[in-house]
Amino acid sequence: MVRAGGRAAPANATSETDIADRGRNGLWEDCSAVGDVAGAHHRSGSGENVVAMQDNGRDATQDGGEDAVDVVVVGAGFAGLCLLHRLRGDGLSVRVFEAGGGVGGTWYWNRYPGARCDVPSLEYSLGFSEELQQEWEWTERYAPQAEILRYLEHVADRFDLRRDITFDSRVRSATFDEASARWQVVVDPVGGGEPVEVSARFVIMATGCLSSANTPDFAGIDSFRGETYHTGQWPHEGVDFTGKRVGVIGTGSSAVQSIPIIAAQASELVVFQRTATYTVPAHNASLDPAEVAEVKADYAGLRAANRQTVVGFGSRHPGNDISVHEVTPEERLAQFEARWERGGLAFLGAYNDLLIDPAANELIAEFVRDKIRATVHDPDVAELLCPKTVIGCKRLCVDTGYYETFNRPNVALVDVSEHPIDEITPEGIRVGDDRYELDVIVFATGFDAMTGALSKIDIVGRAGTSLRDAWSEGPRTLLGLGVAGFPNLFLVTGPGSPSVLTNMVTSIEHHTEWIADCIAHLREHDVATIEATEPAQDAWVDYVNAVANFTLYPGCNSWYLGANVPGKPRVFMPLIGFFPYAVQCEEIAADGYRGFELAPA
Ligand code: N01
Repeated sequence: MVRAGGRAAPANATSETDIADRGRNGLWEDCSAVGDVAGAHHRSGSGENVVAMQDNGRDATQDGGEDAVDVVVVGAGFAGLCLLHRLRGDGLSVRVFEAGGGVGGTWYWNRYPGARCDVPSLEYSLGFSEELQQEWEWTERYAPQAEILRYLEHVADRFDLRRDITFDSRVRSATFDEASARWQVVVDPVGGGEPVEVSARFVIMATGCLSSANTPDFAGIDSFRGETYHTGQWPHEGVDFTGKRVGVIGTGSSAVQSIPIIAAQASELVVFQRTATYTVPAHNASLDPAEVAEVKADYAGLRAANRQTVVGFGSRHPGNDISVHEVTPEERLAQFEARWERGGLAFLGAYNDLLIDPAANELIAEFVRDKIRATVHDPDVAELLCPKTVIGCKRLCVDTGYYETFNRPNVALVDVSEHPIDEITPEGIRVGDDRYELDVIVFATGFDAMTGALSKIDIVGRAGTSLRDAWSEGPRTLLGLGVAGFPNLFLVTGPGSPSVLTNMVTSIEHHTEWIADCIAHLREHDVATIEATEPAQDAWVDYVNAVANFTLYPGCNSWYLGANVPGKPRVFMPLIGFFPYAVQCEEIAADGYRGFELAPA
């Protein structure tokens, strides 16, 4: 058993970041030295209660005027709901602003056909309430979008959260006023109307990592006479593709889920592929009541065990903590086959060096290519579908019948890797001399990930510095939670935290607890502002990069690096490894928020 941060580290990681199990052997020790550079930065306090938070949780106007609250939360997805419940319970006045017309975040917007989570539903759910986790019944191994949305609506109703959420409201700006040490937040009603201004002691960005849809700037995009949709902004009423000629641009997770369903409806489907994708079968099924009963008998135990993994889920099916080079070819094949048969992201937990060692990675990559060749009848199409990149370096996909779809007579695959899409015309899409006439174009082109939603808001910190400028060469945070120069601003699952490399719900609950505990600490100690220091932030960024560079992740053009958005700085944004991260968060808090400056008024 290896150790991290002085604690026993389990060998129970399950998926693409299984790297961290190995990393704990030496990497975390090496890199945590970098993270430890930060010293404690406390200014001595006067002892007066300058934070002026009100115990009744509703009257925070004392130093902020009439339209004042203790906390503004931006976003009402998993993170916003969790924060609202916890902070309100702590006696704070909270106002949540949400651009959508309802709760749900990701699961409100991403209603494309086939949308479902690829983390098991029993684990992709909230653990803060024993009653909630006992009473809610998931129906499938992987929950479909509509069920997750119903769940979040239930959470909002069950905990009476809606009364503190303003829907259809997009936060335009948040500006820190140094004199009052308060944030001034300006919110625009979606669809027009007078902006609303609110003053808050704290602002928490619960804006999601994959919430800013990215539609490439194709020439002629506005000339198309048919219908266009983005998977991340799908119409609530759904889309009927029956009898239509449909083009899908992109082959990431959203495309992989939607393509088989669109193909079954459309008269013709043309898939425009720039990079072939690795996808593993989901083997989705109804949940077995015996499995549900077993989990519910000790749900708290499962949540706790998941927090000890590197990906925040999967503790029931631990990764295989040996090198692929330690086994015979027969054993290796049997292990790959068993994981392929079980399905899901745990496939990459087959061995502990698959995301560290290129030779190890190539073995499992070739296994998947063989599966593609065995599935797809036309050898040319099969070869085009075979990815050449490192497996897992872009987000692994999980599918139901993706490769099989390319055996359908109404489906065509167009390679745009060498020759990109030239233009969108009134009739369809042109690639070189080939013109594809279409009735519908689906942009499954992903997101301006991790920073996109934040950069759409004018966030202005000390000395008039905007977050966009502070991050012009890539995002810089301490723990993915705080940013130097932006006091009392918290990010949930921000860049520099494990976020998208984990079960997002585990990470969101962890951040909610950390932030709420931090605010409670500030109240208790009469602290007006908390702010990451530059040296601690620099050290943290170095640490995040050092961990990434130990792996194969930085080697391909993924959205983890911002490589999918032209002009975005190429920086590996998430931190690999939930468990060692959580240990550091705990230690930093226990050490009086080491690396943050805490200041009285
Ligand atoms: O987006 P993506 P997504 N011309 O960025 C292509 C999560 N998620 O919405 O790879 C042609 O992965 C682009 O090509 P390339 C999950 O974390 C989870 O599918 O850049 N093509 C790529 O193929 C996931 O990773 C779930 O060469 C262009 C595609 O568009 C993340 O969300 C379900 C192009 C974009 O793929 C994002 O997934 C869905 C261009 N100009 C999503 N520009 C589950 O839980 C882009 N592309 C199951």
